[in-house]
Amino acid sequence: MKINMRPNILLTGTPGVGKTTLGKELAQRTGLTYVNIGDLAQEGQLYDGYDEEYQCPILDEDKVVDELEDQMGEGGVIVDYHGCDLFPERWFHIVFVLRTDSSQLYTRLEGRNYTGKKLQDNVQCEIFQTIYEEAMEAYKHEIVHQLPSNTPEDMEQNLDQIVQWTEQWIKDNN
Ligand code: DAT
Repeated sequence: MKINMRPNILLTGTPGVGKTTLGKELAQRTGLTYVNIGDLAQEGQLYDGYDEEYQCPILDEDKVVDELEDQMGEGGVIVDYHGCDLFPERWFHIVFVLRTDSSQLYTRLEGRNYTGKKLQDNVQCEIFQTIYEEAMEAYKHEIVHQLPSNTPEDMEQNLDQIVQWTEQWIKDNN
């Protein structure tokens, strides 16, 4: 039996923009596998030291890439991470950068108990479109797409668009 080729999708953007919510729902609708890099690193202890300023472990990027290499080669993976230049460019068929208005993001991150410098730095990261620029440097421009993620309606529209894109990709590549 021949198994259909399926695309790998990167969901990226500042913490709080909605990657996890979108990614899990997308996995349900498409049958693709959702992978949260933060969770993967925690489960496998894929760390290299501790960041005292942000009070969090530092990701061991090489270990993360090694851990995922085989699965990415098979295809059909949705990757969720607030960074994008640590992954090999060849992994992804499309990259979505979720974007949220700063006031909205501030409220969401406060709700997640972010305070002080961590809260400010993350909101600034969104204002300066840091992750979008990182994505534009790391991937071909034509596969990088920004998606507004302010309201539940945005979320629905994004889901519909990505589901459609995925179905079309599978048709075109099999
Ligand atoms: P991320 O994985 O990017 O850190 P999340 O999926 O955990 O973000 O979402 C953070 C919070 O924002 C969560 O309470 C759900 C909410 N949220 C996400 N996307 C949204 C949207 N488009 N409209 C309204 N709320 C949203």
